[in-house]
Amino acid sequence: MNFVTCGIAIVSRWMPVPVSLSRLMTKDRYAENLLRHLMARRDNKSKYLGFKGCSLDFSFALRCAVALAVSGLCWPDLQAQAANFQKVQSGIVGSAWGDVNNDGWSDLVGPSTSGLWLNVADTNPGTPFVNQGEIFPSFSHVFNVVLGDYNNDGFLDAMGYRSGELGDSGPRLYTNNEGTSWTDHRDKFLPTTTSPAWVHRDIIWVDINGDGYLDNFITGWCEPWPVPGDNDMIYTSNAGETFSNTWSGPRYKGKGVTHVDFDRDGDQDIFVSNYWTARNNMWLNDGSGGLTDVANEYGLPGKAHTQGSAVGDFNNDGELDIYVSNFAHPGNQPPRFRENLGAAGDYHFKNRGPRGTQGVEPQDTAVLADYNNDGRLDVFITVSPGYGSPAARLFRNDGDWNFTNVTSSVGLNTKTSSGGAESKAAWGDYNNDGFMDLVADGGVWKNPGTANWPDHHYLKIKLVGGQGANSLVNGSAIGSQVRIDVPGLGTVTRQVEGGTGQSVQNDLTLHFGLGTHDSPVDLEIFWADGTEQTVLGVGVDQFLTIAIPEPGAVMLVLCGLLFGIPSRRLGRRDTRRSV
Ligand SMILES: [Ca+2]
Ligand SMILES: [Ca+2]
Ligand SMILES: [Ca+2]
Ligand SMILES: [Ca+2]
Repeated sequence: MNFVTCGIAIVSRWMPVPVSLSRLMTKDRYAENLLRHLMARRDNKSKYLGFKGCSLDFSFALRCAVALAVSGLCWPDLQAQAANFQKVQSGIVGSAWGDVNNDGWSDLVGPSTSGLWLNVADTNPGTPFVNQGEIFPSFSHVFNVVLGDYNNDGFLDAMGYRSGELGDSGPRLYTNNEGTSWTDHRDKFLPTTTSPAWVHRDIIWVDINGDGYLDNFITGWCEPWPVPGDNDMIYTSNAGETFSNTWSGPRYKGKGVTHVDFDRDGDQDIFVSNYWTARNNMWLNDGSGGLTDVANEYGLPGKAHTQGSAVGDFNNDGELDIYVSNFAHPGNQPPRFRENLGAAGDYHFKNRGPRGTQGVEPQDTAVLADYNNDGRLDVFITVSPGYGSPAARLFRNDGDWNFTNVTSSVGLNTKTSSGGAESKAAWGDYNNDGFMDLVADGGVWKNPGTANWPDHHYLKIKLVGGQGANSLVNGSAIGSQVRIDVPGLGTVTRQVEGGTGQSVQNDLTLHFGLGTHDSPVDLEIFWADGTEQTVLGVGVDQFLTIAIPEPGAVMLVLCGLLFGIPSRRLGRRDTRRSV
């Protein structure tokens, strides 16, 4: 909101302004939303210019004029009306979002024995999560739990790794019995020569050898400090039945790991965040699981205290970039964005610097989501315990690699720690309103959503793998990417992740903010095996489930015309469809 906007609002009371003109003149959309809300509250029949019409209550215009006379701006008066994130439920130490019972509502799983929190937001929005008790006892002292469908039965399974310094170390697995119970299947991990003293930190689900079954990449850590780190390791799936330790990497003190097919050749490459001023790794996959570290050659050098990096397309060019999240001891390399230059740049990365995200020494993991649905991917960064523990921070992506700290202005006051939960955070839309919510600081934070951004649209897409035209894709579709060309925004791109940052996992359902774009969009789906699918004419503001086309199926699917299934009218649930 600024002088010009307010002036237009006043004038429009007597002189209608064309929508297109008002859009041009009302540059501050955030303030525009606030003004619209004020108007709606005062007179539910009035419509603010720039939306559908333009009228204004005279008393408000007078008040605005007085404010102008006094301060020269309406902005301070309106800013106080912004809605905040609200901690809707405390006592939740969650770190991985996923719909474990396939009811369309995303649940939460936490590290160690914090267990499973089932989402009951449709029947009990006031207390949307119910803890399921001690159902994962063998996750005791597991730093990280991730969700993925390892046996391709359509249900998410849970895995973690118990660190060696506590004894009885090794991988832990619970198989999901169709959403009704869980079976401890740690025995599916075949014996290895790995020393039980080895310590491991982060873990992801990812199909490394491209056989359609999820494997694990696990980072080696060190304990006690600062002995040499332990080896990174891979457990390869034996067709979803058992797992074998097939690879050991260098000892670099890995804290975080995430996957990204950054060169879009149909195999999953692996980025490892290493601590203690070790170099980070970008493991380039040869398609069958053979890995070569190309970090330096591809523009990802760096010796820092890297904690938990995150992958996402920050500039909407359709290429997945990396935010390298560094613990910033004085004099050490600060965090930074690395831009994927795409095919034209031979998929090398360009250093974009911290872009406003520098400043807190105990910076921990970065988790990404477009919290305001403006079509630009934003960054939430947690902090490690100790070091005075400043608050975690949210940075809004303003485009062109500019990021603004908006933590206070959206009410994300996460300073209070809760059992070490301050270093964990992850995004998921628990109430299916199309705006991403956040688990952080021992609780779930509800996004104010349309109260702040009423004209911002979204699309949610759940991908389901299976036997495709070319090969088998893991049931969770982890590693698959979706691109949407949005006029004025670019190519908005997301990937399904089997873990990110340091030991956290955003919801496996993809979320796209679309800004003010309200007409149907086309989807370009790049499945984890490289199979490409186009889905045309998808309406906005809905929750779609899309399965990989079966062999022989028509690759070009005309959504809503050929395979569209009428949505059910059940409140918010009516937005979920299958293609
Ligand atoms: Ca690749
Ligand atoms: Ca990009
Ligand atoms: Ca955004
Ligand atoms: Ca939400």
